[in-house]
Amino acid sequence: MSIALESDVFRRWKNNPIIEIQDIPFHANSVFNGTPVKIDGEYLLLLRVEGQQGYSFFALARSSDGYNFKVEPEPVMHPNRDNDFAKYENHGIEDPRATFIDGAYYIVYTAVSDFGHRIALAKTDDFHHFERISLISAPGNKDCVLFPEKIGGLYARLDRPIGKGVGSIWISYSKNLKSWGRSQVVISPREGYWDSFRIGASVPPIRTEEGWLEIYHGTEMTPSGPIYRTGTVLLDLEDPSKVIVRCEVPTLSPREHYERIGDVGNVVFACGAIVENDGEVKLYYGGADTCVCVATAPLKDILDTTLAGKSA
Ligand code: BMA
Repeated sequence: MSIALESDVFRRWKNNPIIEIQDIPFHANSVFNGTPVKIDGEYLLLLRVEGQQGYSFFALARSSDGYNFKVEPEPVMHPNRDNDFAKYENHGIEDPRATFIDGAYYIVYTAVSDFGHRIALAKTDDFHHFERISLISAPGNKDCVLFPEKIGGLYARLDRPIGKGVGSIWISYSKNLKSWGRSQVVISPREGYWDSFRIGASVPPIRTEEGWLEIYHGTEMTPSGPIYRTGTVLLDLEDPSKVIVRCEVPTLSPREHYERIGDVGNVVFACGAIVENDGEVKLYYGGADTCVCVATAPLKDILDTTLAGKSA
């Protein structure tokens, strides 16, 4: 039975989930949190797969329509075991986010180790060979997204370092994608709201006429644990440390059983979106850390919902 879904701007695809554990052609515990790209009309989804050992790695799924995906027979990226990255990935690699910059795809992901979470950067042309470029944060930081173009001559990123127990979204800049600085806080959790407990960047920023659209995730803590939803914020095109307006209400909330029940219940968690030529946004997200889903919304509706929020 379907429940009332009209409260969210994003509409789920009728055949969600699009990828589940039985679609993975090798042994695994779960699949979730994929990042999409569209190359020559073909959709690729770089997926987080959690192995039965308990750590995560990446697999690739392909589709001609953005809805019906087939997962390739072998994983495409494993935690590093033999160079400088190895000791920072010994508990896995998680939550990839792809951005096309200057003719190549850059993947930022979470490197998990005995020391905690760090952000790592890799580059790929074909989503089969990944050149690790650098670890780009100290521990205690994740949820990184790269802007798709330089701003004021510098690469830019959003991320989520934890300070004083609070995770805010920050912006930093770089000349070479390896060394980052000029860090400033952009938005923080909001007391009394659906994003009062924790927030983090989710989708690489999308350039719109209204500003940079960031689709982020926010959580509210409840007696039975956090609820993960997605929301939006518009940032100034020339100076994205400046917030133009932040949504009042989430754009997608867990409602369906595949978002409510799973390894971690009450989670919708996006790692990327495709903006089609007609303005439709396809948001790819993990449901309950147990499956991969897609939901769509016209970009205009997402912007209208965001602009109805409070201006900074
Ligand atoms: C976040 C990340 C995501 C995960 C989410 C819900 O902190 O670890 O990979 O989907 O929690 O468990």
